[in-house]
Amino acid sequence: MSRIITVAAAQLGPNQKADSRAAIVGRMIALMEEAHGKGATFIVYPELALTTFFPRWYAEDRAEMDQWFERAMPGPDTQPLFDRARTLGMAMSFGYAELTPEGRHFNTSILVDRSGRIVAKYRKIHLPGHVDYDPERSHQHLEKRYFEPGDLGFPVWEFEGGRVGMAICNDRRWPETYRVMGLQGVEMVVLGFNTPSANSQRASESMADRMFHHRLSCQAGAYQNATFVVAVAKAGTEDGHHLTGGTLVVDPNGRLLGELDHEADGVLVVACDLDETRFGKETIFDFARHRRVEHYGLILERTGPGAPLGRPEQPA
Ligand code: CDT
Repeated sequence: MSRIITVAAAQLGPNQKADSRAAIVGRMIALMEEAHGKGATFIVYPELALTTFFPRWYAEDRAEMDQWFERAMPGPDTQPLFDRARTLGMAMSFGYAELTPEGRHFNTSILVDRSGRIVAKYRKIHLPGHVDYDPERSHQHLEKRYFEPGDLGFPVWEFEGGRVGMAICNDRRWPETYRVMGLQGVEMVVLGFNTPSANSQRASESMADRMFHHRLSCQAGAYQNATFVVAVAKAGTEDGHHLTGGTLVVDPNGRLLGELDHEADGVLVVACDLDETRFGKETIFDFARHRRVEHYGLILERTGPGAPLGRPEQPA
């Protein structure tokens, strides 16, 4: 028996400020058609797929940034994507900036089933960057200014015959992200990212370093929770700022099943047998047998580090 999800990791090249939503959605539809032609039934697009990565820009009045947010999903510009997905019978996931009717701002991604129905929503929890303009940095990263931290946790859904969860970009660097989903038996984590290739606070950090941390995080999360990880970039030079590529699929052993080697629009299609997650989940990462929660208390008690708990050994 096998349970296959043929997934397409649909990388987007750069979205410039001047690009219309309609033009970007047109590129997403072209990728969907290519993915469908290659046998995919589930397509995953990046974080903030519909716009430029606007948190690199500072606005004194944050309302100026509302132009990058979606008030409805689907809305007039995104309806063609939903329509094409329905006619192709393609499930999908993509990220966008969400402005709720109550005026709240989130960095959001959704799961859409093959009939075009939104069945799941995730709001980014680990928001990187800073709130105020920082002249010390080589570039701004103002996610903490423009978004609230997500309020929906890390749920896992029965989707496409498996257990699927979502994360967004910086979430992939945090073991808690995967473990909370691992405790729900997650079999595939899908995530999009926009990762600047330069560290705004450490000029010596190379793009190779950044790619190493990206792969390390995705591969460790996959292995330690016996899950597939599908990580999808928005890549290339956007508004004069470079974003890394590195769209990839990792298997439950932590091995790379494929990675795109360019920074343009493109799809990486991989048939993932979800039953391959069972071995890890039933052996070395059989959480029910091996986890020792009585020793994990600090994870919930402390946010930042505090005093060491070790005491000098007493002489016998
Ligand atoms: N979009 C996003 O979360 N990017 C971050 C950049 C971190 S540096 C402020 C990332 O983790 O890739």
